[in-house]
Amino acid sequence: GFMEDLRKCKIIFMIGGPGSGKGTQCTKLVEKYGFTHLSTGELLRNELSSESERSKLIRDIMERGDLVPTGIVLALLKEAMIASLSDTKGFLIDGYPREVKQGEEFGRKIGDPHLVICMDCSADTMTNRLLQRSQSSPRVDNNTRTIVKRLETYYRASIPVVAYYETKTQLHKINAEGTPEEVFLQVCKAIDSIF
Ligand code: B4P
Repeated sequence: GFMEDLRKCKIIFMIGGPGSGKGTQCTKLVEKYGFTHLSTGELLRNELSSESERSKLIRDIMERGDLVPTGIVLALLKEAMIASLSDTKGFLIDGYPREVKQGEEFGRKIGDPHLVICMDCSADTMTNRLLQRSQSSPRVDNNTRTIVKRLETYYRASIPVVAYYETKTQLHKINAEGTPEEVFLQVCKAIDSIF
């Protein structure tokens, strides 16, 4: 069953503020280690293509820079994990948990992660990166107002997640200010320490 197969898999959480480079690092990690990369932001953006009421709800929340309800996010995540469980080297979960409640739910329904990587980045750097991205990518949350709100949401809801895992599992803080290559070296060190 799901829980039995899952117990054989490593689970890594990649957390950090908006624009801290979670997705960028995960792409590089997939290339090097062959993990299954699941981004909750991406899973949610995929839901936006339908015309359903639920899709409208998700779009409104993302446009406001708020957090989508945990029930919706965790259901999408679990479904995606089940779909690739038979042939994975481990799950790299990007953008989850964004609040302590999400971590607790995941622990109850799936299990605690083996490693949490936390991307540390200043608000200035994150803002600049997101503004730069807004010139090339048409995302619903790529505007100044949403970016300000997303940073607020991060400091209020997601920073406590770091404290939650600090005593529970291995947590590695990464200085995410450097170039993607510089950051990647540190991230690999964290991964290599658990494999
Ligand atoms: P996400 O999709 O997670 O969006 P993100 O924080 O912007 O992405 P990331 O940190 O991966 O930045 P990236 O590498 O792209 O979330 C979007 C929204 O979905 C949330 O606001 C929320 O509403 C919702 N959501 C997601 N997960 C949820 C959950 N668990 N619960 C509830 N709601 C949830 O990098 C950004 C830019 O910087 C890129 O342009 C990149 O090229 C550049 N960059 C990256 N690293 C760099 C570096 N080292 N140097 C220079 N530039 C760099």
